Amino acid sequence: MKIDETIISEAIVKSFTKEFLSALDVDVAIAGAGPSGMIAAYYLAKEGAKTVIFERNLRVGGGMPGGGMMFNSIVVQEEGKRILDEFEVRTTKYRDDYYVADSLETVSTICSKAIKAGAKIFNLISVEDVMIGEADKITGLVLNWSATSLAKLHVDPLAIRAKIVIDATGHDSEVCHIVVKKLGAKLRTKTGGVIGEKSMRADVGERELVENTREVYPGLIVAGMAANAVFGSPRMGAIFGGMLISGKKAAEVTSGVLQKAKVS
Ligand code: 48F
Repeated sequence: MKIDETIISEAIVKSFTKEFLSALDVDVAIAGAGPSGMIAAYYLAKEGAKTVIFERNLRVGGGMPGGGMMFNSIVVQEEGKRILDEFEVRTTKYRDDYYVADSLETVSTICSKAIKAGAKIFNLISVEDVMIGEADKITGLVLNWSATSLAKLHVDPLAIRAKIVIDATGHDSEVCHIVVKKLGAKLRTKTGGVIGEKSMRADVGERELVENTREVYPGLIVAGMAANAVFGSPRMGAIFGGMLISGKKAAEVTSGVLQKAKVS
């Protein structure tokens, strides 16, 4: 068979366009394909929510592939290990309540399972703003190719509609910062704004992360390190159990909000 280069081009452009058109109106739009965003996407897609992630980078995984200071292993505690077991990611017991996993096996497996569950991940696309409706409720995301900001090109964005948005952008909690800057300090935090993460204290950071994973503004849920940054809790370094648990909790909270909206 003679390969026709233009058929390859056509196949790529048509299939991408079909996927992007399908993403114009979703149940859940997630900013960031780090561990918490991809875990949330997996559980949401698994239960039938139309879920899409927009990731700024060429690759997925956020801070996970780099392990701790580029030693590409991660540590999880018992509860996090149970989630990795569910994903069939292999772990080795280091000592009681400390398990080690290969960071690349973890990222690639979570990514693969999220996509196979039905979530769509778009890489190379940045969330640059939110879309709002009545009473400034968040109704979607405003997107642009990451390359446009890198090249400092003045290009107008496109928007997609979503019933719920999850900010899983990590330490920078970018969606929450946008909301505070453009809509006023109305987050459900002590200050109404993004408090900012505290210095490293792993046990407190991991514990508070679960509590911090919640709806922080109508239609906006925070997950992962973004949740600790927004609520002023400590960072925790290369222990990732909390990120996995936070992703799962974000999916549960999101399902609850979606369910409530259906009933009312
Ligand atoms: O930073 P990241 O891995 O967030 P996470 O899921 O996990 C945090 C851990 O990796 C680590 C830690 C563990 O203890 O503290 O830091 O909370 O992934 C965030 C992803 O969001 C992308 C970014 O490229 C990364 O892949 N991202 C950030 N801002 C945007 C974005 C944006 N505006 N639009 C799209 N993607």
